[in-house]
Amino acid sequence: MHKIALSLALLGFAVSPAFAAAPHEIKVELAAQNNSGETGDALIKPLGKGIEVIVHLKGGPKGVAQPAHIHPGTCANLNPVPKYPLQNVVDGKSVTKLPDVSMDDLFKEPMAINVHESAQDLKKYVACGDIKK
Ligand SMILES: [Cu+2]
Repeated sequence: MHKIALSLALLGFAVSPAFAAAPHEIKVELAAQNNSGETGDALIKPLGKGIEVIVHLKGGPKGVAQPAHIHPGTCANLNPVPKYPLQNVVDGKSVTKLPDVSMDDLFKEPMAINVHESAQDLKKYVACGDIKK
């Protein structure tokens, strides 16, 4: 019993520094907007070429495609014209690879990830998070 616990502890110590050394992924907390009750986060990971954005949202409608984008600006003052489109969030999940976008591109100006109610009701924002290093 003790041996197993000790081995796991050692493994944990051995693995953590390797993750820390890799080009670091960032997590963007997504807060609800307009009383949507939808909250979650977006994980932005560097790939060999480009980045991957994985959005998880809770509290959304079942089976409804909710458009999502990276916009210039902040959630408090968002430019309504998207910079990078993401895959629609469906049943709380969206995964997008952006091969032509680097992590550095995301920090050239303030940017935020937002999610919209639906294709029919794009003007209603349901969740948003500022991208921070
Ligand atoms: Cu948008």
